[in-house]
Amino acid sequence: MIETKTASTPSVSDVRMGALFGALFSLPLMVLYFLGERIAGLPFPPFDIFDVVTRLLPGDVLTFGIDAMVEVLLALGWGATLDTTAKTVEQVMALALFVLFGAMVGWLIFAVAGRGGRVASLALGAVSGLLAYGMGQALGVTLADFTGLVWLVLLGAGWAWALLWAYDTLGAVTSPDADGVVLMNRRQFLVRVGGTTAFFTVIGTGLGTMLSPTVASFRPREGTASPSEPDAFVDGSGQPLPNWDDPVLPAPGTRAEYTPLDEHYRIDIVIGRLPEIDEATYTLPITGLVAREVSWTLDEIRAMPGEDAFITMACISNRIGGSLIGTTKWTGVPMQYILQQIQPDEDAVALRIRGADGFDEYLSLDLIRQDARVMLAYAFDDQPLPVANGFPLRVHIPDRYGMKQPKWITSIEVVDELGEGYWVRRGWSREALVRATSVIDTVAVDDLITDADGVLRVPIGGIAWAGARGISKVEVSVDDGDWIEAQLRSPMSERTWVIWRYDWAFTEGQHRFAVRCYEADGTMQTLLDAPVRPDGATGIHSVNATIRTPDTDV
Ligand SMILES: Nc1nc2c(c(=O)[nH]1)N[C@H]1C(S)=C(S)[C@@H](COP(=O)(O)O)O[C@H]1N2
Ligand SMILES: [Mo]
Repeated sequence: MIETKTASTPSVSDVRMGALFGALFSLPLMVLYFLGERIAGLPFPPFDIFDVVTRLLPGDVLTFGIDAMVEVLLALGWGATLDTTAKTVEQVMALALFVLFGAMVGWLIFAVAGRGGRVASLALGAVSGLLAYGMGQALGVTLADFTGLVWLVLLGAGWAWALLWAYDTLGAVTSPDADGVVLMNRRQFLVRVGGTTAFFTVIGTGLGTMLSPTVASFRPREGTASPSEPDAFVDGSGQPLPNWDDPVLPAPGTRAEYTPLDEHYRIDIVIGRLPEIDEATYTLPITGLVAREVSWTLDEIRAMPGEDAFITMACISNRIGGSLIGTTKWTGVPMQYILQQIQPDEDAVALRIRGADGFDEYLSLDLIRQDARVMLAYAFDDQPLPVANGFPLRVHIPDRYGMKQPKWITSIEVVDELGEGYWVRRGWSREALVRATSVIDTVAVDDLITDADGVLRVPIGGIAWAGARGISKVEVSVDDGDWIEAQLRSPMSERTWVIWRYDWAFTEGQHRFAVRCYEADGTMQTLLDAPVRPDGATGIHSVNATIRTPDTDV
């Protein structure tokens, strides 16, 4: 007997197939998005959707997830490139979430198709595209235009069409024909379609990757800043650093004292494309409780009295000894000057600063009035801010972690309360004051030196930093022995890290080296271990090193 499928009763397993095909077909869909992004700068919804979902979640869920992820990465030994690796994992999570949504919509489409709703199915696909567009738009992260909208809606409808095809074909091939022959079972069909889909996904991804611009790497340079290197004590344009003639030289293997611009760490909530702001049309509106609202162009801001400062900045989620810290020369306009121009009202309390990626933070007017160094910055290393680091404008506040200092500033509003910014709302520190920290970068076991008395020594070195509070002393302890004072290089400014060095009298074997520092006022760094969340990590950095007698005379 020949059974004909009735259009009105989709079985549970049909609908389940819808979820499978929905997930499967979301892969080539993402590839098409990807190609569109690469070729024509069209939106890439998976990252936007992930953005929206994580923002809708209570803050703790997000930070908990990120914390957990970072733990896993550290356990896997990816600590050195934590910022880039964390971003990659976030991206993978975003793609996985998109596949999950694909499964959900696929499930719906099969259910609707089973009830004969062919047009409704196509409409579902189109509406999904519209939603994806809307999410990006709502965040202001996807700066998509009408073309972007059409692209997403068309792809959504096309995707639904492919699902309808799968639904029909599945019905046809798995039902016996007039001679009672069944072409394939569901699994065979799924495997065949899956194979084809995988093939195109791989080819498309390869193509898209070939079209990708080379991604800058933020890997810290290893073993640089050795004093023998000609570029050891200059900035990016070859100008000598303020402390170039300091006689205390970094131990070989110490990180570069001045972070090369392309190696400055990067941390932000952007998952996909960076906000690209067009200088030609950009203006900075400052509105709200002011006598004079303004909307300055970048050229107008650059023409204001500016200042340079060598600045170390770190992320509050930098672990002890982590790589989310960097030093460069910042240029900008003192915020005090900006206040003079706009003249805040009596009841004005804070600036609410917004970034193009949806990030926001508050900056108290009192803080600006107390500290002339608070800066609206437009340059790093004598060049316009790199896109990754906040072009065209960002804020610097001495002594605070990066989370208080927005990049890609699109607007400033003068308001009557000091509200909570993006990360504060998610449970991180309100003040985000930098905690004093010291790090061992190198135990230069291959660069032993002989001192004036003929004693063989191992150069040990690294950095110490306490925001803008200065470092007065660094001490090293070997194998839990006494704390011995290290030599300090003068810092580039009171806001940068200090390079320290200690030449330890050589003894063979495995040793443990630990470091601690004191702030300028004599306060010792916190020795107790604290995690990065919520106030920034504290604790002692230590490393183990095995030291052998060199083969040849040193
Ligand atoms: N617009 C915007 N600004 C931002 C962020 C962000 O996500 N968006 N992240 C902040 C954080 S947490 C840090 S640590 C610094 C990092 O600056 P960098 O990427 O230039 O190193 O930017 C801050 N400013
Ligand atoms: Mo950060």
